[in-house]
Order: sequence, then C-alpha cells, then structure tokens
Amino acid sequence: MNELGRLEDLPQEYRDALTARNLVPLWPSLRGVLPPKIPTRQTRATCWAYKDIRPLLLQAGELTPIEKAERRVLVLANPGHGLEKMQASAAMYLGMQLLMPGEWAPSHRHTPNAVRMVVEGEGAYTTVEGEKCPMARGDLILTPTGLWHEHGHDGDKPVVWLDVLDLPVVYYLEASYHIDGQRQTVKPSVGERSHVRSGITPTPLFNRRHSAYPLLRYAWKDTRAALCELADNESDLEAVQITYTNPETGDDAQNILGYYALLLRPGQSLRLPARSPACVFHMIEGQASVATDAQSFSLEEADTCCIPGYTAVTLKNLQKDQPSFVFMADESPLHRKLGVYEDRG
Ligand code: 1HN
Repeated sequence: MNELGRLEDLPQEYRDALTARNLVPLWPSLRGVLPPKIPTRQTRATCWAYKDIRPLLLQAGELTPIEKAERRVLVLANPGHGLEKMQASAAMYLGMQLLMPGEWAPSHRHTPNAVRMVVEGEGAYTTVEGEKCPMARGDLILTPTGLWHEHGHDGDKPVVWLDVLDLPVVYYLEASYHIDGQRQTVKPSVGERSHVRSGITPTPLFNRRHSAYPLLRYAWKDTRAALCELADNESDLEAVQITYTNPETGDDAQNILGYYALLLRPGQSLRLPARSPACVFHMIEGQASVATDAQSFSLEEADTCCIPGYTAVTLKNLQKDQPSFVFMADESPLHRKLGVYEDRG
C-alpha cells in the first residue's frame, strides 16, 4: 500500500490558505477514515456488574429526587468512546434506571427508540400511548420512536430496568429531540396483546387501528417458555435463540436495533460469528462467560457487557445442570438497512 502524503509535508502557507477557506486535504486523513480491511472501532469490550451498579443506583435514589431527574439513570458508558459521550457502542445507549415506590417519571416522547429490559422489582409499569405495560423481571417493553411513555410504580420495593436506546445514532444524525406531555389516560386494554402473538393477527383490511408497533410488551414468561420448548423440541439446534419481532410483519421489533433472547443449554459453549454490528449481552437468568480472542467476562444475573463489531464471541453456560438465559441487543437492523452488514464467520 502506498504511503500517503502527510499534512506536515505541505507548506504552512498552503495549509493556512486551505483552512481560511474551510478546505481540507483528504490524503493525510484517507487511511484514518478508510482503514485497511477492518474498521477502527472505538467501542471497547466492556462489562458492567450489577453488584457495582445497584448500590450506586440506590444511592442516586436518596441523592436525587425523581422530580430533579425526570429519569433516574446511571448510564453504562463505554470508555472507548469517552464516558461523556454516554454510548455503549456506535449506535447503542445503555442505562440502568431506578424507580422507587410511589414515584412517577412523567410522560414524554422522543425520536430515539427505546426498550426496557426489567431487571429487578415488581409493581412498576410503563404506559405507552395509553397502554399500561406491567413490568416483571425479564419483560421487554418497547417505547418506539414518537410514542408517549411514562413510568409509574405501585409496588413497595425499588424497581430497576435496563434501558436500551438508539440515541447515539439518532443524535449523530441531528434528529434527536423530545416533547413533554400530560399524564396519559390509561386505556382498558392490557399491554400484552395475546391475539397478535398466537399466529392470528387482525386482518389489515379491517384493522383500522393498524399500528407499526402492534405489540409493546413481550412477557418473559412467554419468551422463556418459547425458548425452553424450542430447546426441547430441537435437540440438534445449536443456537436456541429467538428474535423479538413485530408479530404482524415478522420484521425486527424496531427499525434500528435488534433484540434477541438466547437459551444456553447446561454447560453449552456457543460460538457467535464475527459480524459487523456491535452486540450487548445481559444475563437474565443463570451465569455465562462471554469471550473474544482477546478477553473474557463472567456474567452473573443482571450483569451487562458490550462487544464491538467484527468480533467473534463465544458464550459459555457456567451452569452445568441448568439452562442460562441471555438477552441480546445489536445494531443488525441498522447495518442491514444501510447495506453494510457483514458476517465474516
Ligand atoms: C428516556 O426517555 C428514558 O423514558 C430513559 O425512561 C432513558 C435516555 C436518553 C434519552 C431518553 C425513559 C433515556 C431517555
């Protein structure tokens, strides 16, 4: 490969003339923006242990009243991007949010898409466009772009959930903003529409309430049962994994980030190929190691880690006699839509 000319090779006078006219020579920076064979990734493999987060989050509950926070969140920031960027990867934001009994996080809507993976506690709920979605451990609740959402808590213990948003990419696109709203009137329906999950969906011709997001709450009891059934019925299946989808179209549940749940059989080791998108792993139940060629994390329940793109990962269930369950989020839908998705095996 040719050595390209450096900035220092150019006369200062010429450089100044360029700068004064908002012009930049490409060649000194060309290899930087277009490195050979594999992208430069700022995303670093990073692990956040729940045992570290939990006491600090509860302390935030004492230090900062909900009225002063709106959303009481500790952000899981990837040091490779700089903590102040508040991003886990190029496209993913992660945060652990605390709601104390009786607290209310007021209604708003915004352009970034969010999901909540419930980590701990009972009695809290998210109301999305008037649909009250109860929160229990492992439930996945969608708050897609533009939909009103607020959180409340009728229980008697702290509730914690993991927020996953596509905020970094929407912010980068200069398309991130929010609008504050009024407390929502809850509709009589529940936030768990069994009719769209059972293989029967309202016929589009007659479905006047057609929505881009027909299902907002994916109850863990159903997801877990589906994974266990899949593992039992298909003993040869290597990766016992489900994708959270829009049940009416079969598409990914959201446009930018993809969401999945995985059952690791007792003692199973599973190699995930090197693919272009970065990936997040969050332990719902059990224990597993997450290893790349370079390093390895051991995840206990409620621990979360992030692995950069173009990196093969081996997951291993550290429980010998029971399955372990992992929630995953990645940037696949975005990469596919942009035409940059790659699987390098
Ligand atoms: C947001 O709206 C929530 O509604 C949580 O709970 C975290 C992080 C950045 C921007 C908006 C929520 C968020 C957020």
